[in-house]
Amino acid sequence: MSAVIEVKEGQDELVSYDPATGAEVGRVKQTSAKEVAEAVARSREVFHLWKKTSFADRKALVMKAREVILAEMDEIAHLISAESGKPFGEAISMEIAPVLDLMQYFARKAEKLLKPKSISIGLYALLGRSSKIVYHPLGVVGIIPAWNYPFSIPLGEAVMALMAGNTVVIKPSELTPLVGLKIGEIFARAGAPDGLVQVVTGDGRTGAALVEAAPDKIMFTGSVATGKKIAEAAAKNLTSVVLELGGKDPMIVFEDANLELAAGAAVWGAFCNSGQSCSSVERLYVHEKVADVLTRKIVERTKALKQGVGDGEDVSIGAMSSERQIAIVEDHVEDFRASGARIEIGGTRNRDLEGLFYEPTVITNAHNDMRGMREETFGPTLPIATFRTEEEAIKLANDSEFGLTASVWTRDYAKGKRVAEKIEAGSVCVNEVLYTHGIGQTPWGGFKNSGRGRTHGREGLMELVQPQHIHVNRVALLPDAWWLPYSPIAVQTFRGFARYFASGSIFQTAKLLPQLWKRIRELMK
Ligand code: TXE
Repeated sequence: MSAVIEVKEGQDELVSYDPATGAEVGRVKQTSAKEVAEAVARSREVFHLWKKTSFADRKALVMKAREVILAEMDEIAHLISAESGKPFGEAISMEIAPVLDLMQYFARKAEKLLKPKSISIGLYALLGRSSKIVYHPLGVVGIIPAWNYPFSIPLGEAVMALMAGNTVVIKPSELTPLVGLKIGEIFARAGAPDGLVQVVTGDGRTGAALVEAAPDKIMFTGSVATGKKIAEAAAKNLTSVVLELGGKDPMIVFEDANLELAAGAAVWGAFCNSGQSCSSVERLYVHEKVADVLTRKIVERTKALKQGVGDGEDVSIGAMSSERQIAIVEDHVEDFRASGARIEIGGTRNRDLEGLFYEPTVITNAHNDMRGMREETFGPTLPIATFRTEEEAIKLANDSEFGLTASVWTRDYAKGKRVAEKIEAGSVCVNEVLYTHGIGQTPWGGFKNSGRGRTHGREGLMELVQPQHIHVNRVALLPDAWWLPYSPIAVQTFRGFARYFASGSIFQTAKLLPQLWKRIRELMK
């Protein structure tokens, strides 16, 4: 029931299936490498026009695209749900609503965020010099997302790229190609120029062709293994890449936490989108004194969750995306069982449902040496381990190759912030879980194997531009002391630069003035 490539009279087709029912959602083209290269070339042509547009024009397009989305919100949410298996409600709350917010934010704020900035250059300013930074677009941005947030991730990145003056080619995941095409359609209906946002459908080969076609930036979301392949292939053309590679995110619950809230957050953080979020709660560390109470509350809440085909508005847990993904979950749960952990609830596929459903699973007695505590599960599992001290909690949380997000639960905010800063992760929440990808104003990205670079926020926007330094000498009347030819007077002046000017002190630099004047007179002879 995963994506299938079917050969059709010389033109391969990619068939997309609903993982909850097995029904075909639609068919798209397996775009060839030649066509991908053509799309990138076309994108580059359009870039030379788009880069000249005003921020007001770019904003008008993005705001119009928002209107298109709002006008068919339910239809889009149903398509997301059908291709990914996630509940219809979640498609709205976790994809459509956050990306609409990101769109209005960057439409309105990109101009201010990319305004030329003057830089303080210390004592050089006394010599009549000034410096400023101007931000130029990069060119063609290639976006290669995964299937877990097939709408919000590529659309959000595309909007940021466009607002910065770039053009975009998106290669959606082979599991969710129709949602990808929908993004292209939204921009077309909003009045985007032809070729501004192109979508090339296909599997990993199409993604590889996009990297090969040498866009000016690659924004990738997916596995560590594919991220490495892309970084390697991109290096051939010196294409820079932003990599978002998932996580093994820890949630630390101290004994003074509001346990009712912590339980609700853990259940949502571990099970929404069937656990297929890069920032899912994948490990819960709770203080041993409150472990039993918290576990009981978590299990009670888990029992009440309805699992089913995502279309139902009362469905909380949908299907998983693919057979391969569900097999990883089964493998990790079996390993937990075999290593002595206890399955409190779940621990199996949902036998009452036909599609790719795995029951939300709570596991206790987990330890960091178990496989499901080390490798990304990306499924509806919540393994719980205990700790005794703050130091131990931090050590357990940091004992991972990943570092995307983390959360700390305590009523003591000073402790919360202190612990947060010691966690090796790109985003750490105190008394919140998972949702900060939805705050487009904030940077998103990981430490360690969770990735390189950032999406979202000012830092994410900076990934999509090239800064240019403009340096001006407003009093260009005299030669610079460091010009050729050199001489004993020159060398003595350079010693003065090292000793006095480089101190950054105006009083020290004053000592250099007679020597400087001597040198300039020498140069002017
Ligand atoms: O990812 P892939 P998959 C993790 C999660 C999951 C695992 C595998 O643990 O089990 O990754 O998921 C395209 N050149 N995450 O198989 O293979 C591919 O077509 C260029 C974490 O979906 O990395 C798709 O569009 N592109 C994650 C995209 O890369 C290539 C979200 C992702 O595919 C390519 C999803 C190539 N050589 C899974 N090969 C997160 N960071 O949140 C494949 N692709």
